[in-house]
Amino acid sequence: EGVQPQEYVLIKMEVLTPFSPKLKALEGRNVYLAAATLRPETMYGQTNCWVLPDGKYGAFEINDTDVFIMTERAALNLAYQHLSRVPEKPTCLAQLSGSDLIGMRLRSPLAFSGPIYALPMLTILTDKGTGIVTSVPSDSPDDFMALQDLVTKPALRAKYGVKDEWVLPFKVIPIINIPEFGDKSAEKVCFDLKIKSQNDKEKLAEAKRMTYLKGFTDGTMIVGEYSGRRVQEAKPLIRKKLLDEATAVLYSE
Ligand code: A2H
Repeated sequence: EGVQPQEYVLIKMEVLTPFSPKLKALEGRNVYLAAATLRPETMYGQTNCWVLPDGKYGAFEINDTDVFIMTERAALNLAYQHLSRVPEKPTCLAQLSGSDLIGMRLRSPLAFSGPIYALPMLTILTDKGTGIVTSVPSDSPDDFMALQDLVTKPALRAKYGVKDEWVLPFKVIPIINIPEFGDKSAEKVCFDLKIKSQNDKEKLAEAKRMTYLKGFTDGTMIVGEYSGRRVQEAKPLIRKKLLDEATAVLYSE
């Protein structure tokens, strides 16, 4: 945990009906996987959502209509940020494990392809954000490698009950150009550094260092409403658009 509070944008990834048996009681409500991101401008490139298979999650009442699926820790923080039906007290409507979430069909704001699926990522931390991560393999080395692992390892798919059609064909959606790295910076850097899997922590840290700052300082949007604009300019505009449309909320920890 840093000393500075971190402000995330929580992307409301809508769970599409019909709901799975564990969520049946929630039919009639708007249920979302709440994914924490620092890069709202990348939401055009979402291809799927990530959950930790062994992670503990809950479905928490945000208001009379909306329910967010996330960790209890995040629900408690949100309750203190006025996002809970009962002020300062999270109300859990269903306890869920990450495995219960795998295969959920989702509709996510700004995503071109849809529906997208919740898939397993083994490196998710449960003490950061909401424990739910939206996947942008074009610009996030972690996302690219986790998806690459599922695509190239049928045994991994089998282990977590991931159907072939949820990950194949593997298509990275170009959304940002970085002069040094091209239109799929994460893919390029993962190949250049010869990263083997999502567990290759040191190399992934290096890949993130290489792409993260450059995306912000040198990146240009090549899709969406702000196509042609610098990432630096587009980021606050896209963030505001998501918040105004109420397809996202702010969350600090
Ligand atoms: B980012 P920081 Cl395109 N466990 O969103 C692991 N990773 C998590 C997480 C958790 N519990 N919660 C959030 N994250 C990810 C987009 C993105 C992100 C791109 C490029 C880089 C990037 C799409 N995934 O992050 O430790 C989320 O992924 C690189 C740092 O708080 C979130 O933003 O700095 C980021 O890590 C937050 O990481």
